[in-house]
Amino acid sequence: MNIKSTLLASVLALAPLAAPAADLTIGFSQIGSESGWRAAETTVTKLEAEKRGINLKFADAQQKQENQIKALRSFIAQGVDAILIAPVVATGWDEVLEEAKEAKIPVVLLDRTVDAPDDLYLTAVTSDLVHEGTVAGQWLVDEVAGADCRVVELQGTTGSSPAIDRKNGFEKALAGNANLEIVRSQTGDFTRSQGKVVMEAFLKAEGGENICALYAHNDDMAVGAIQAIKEAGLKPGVDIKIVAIDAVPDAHLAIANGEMNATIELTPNMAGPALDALEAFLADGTMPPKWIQTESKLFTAADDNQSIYEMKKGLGY
Ligand code: GZL
Repeated sequence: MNIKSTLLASVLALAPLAAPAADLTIGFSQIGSESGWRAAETTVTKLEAEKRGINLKFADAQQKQENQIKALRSFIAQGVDAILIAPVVATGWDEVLEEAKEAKIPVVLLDRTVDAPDDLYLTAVTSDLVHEGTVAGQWLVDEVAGADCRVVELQGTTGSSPAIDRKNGFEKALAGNANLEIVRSQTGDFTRSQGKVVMEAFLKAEGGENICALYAHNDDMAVGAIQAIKEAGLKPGVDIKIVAIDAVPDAHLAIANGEMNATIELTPNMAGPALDALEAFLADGTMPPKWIQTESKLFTAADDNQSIYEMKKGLGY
């Protein structure tokens, strides 16, 4: 064998064995199915993996962190090529992420972040959650145009990065506008049922006539609250202005019907960018940025919400 082919053979021997996507096995620890958006994210993730010929091992945690930690340990024991996780809360992940790192299994965060050193995960694919809250708050500031407005807030899951960041973002927008006051703020855990129950409590405590607006950290809680507002004999979207986040089909339908006023879109396709980054990393060690940001778009009554509802309702929500 001549020197050139010997050199080539030795270089090729060093190159990481690029596992084509079709041979990849990836574990996905999903929070649960607490909202229409979450269900859509699950549908889209499975489609994105199928498109790439990836063997996806799916684990539904029923919104419990201990089930996610168990799922990650199972994926590690199975020796998967990579892990996707939507972390239900921001804290308590260091130990199991260390175990994944020890096992040389890259982890990608989807739609939520964790309070852990960023060398414990390859990248996070999320929207700018603070910005979403700020867009919602600024919409309300503009909508009330200086008039006094007593606001109630339905927070997402306690301790989750969207609940923390969307609250902070909203408060940033309201700062300096003394005419707007958040008079009640409580978690509805991102679900319709809890959104309705907590809104009923707000209405009872404050009196519906004393509530000017609702800010919900996701559309599902807003849709639950709309039911409570109607049952209290009030007009949602008119007597009580409603702004939320996700832009699920039912939010567009509520806006089209005048029962809600604004929503901020969150793409359910976090897996596409995540799997692209993982494939590149596994193929040749390409390092993605630590944060892959997805777009946020405000929708109001000015948009053709009926058409958007028709288009989105078949997308797995
Ligand atoms: C936000 C995501 C949130 C959605 C909710 O990135 O984690 O979780 O806004 C879902 O619908 O429950």
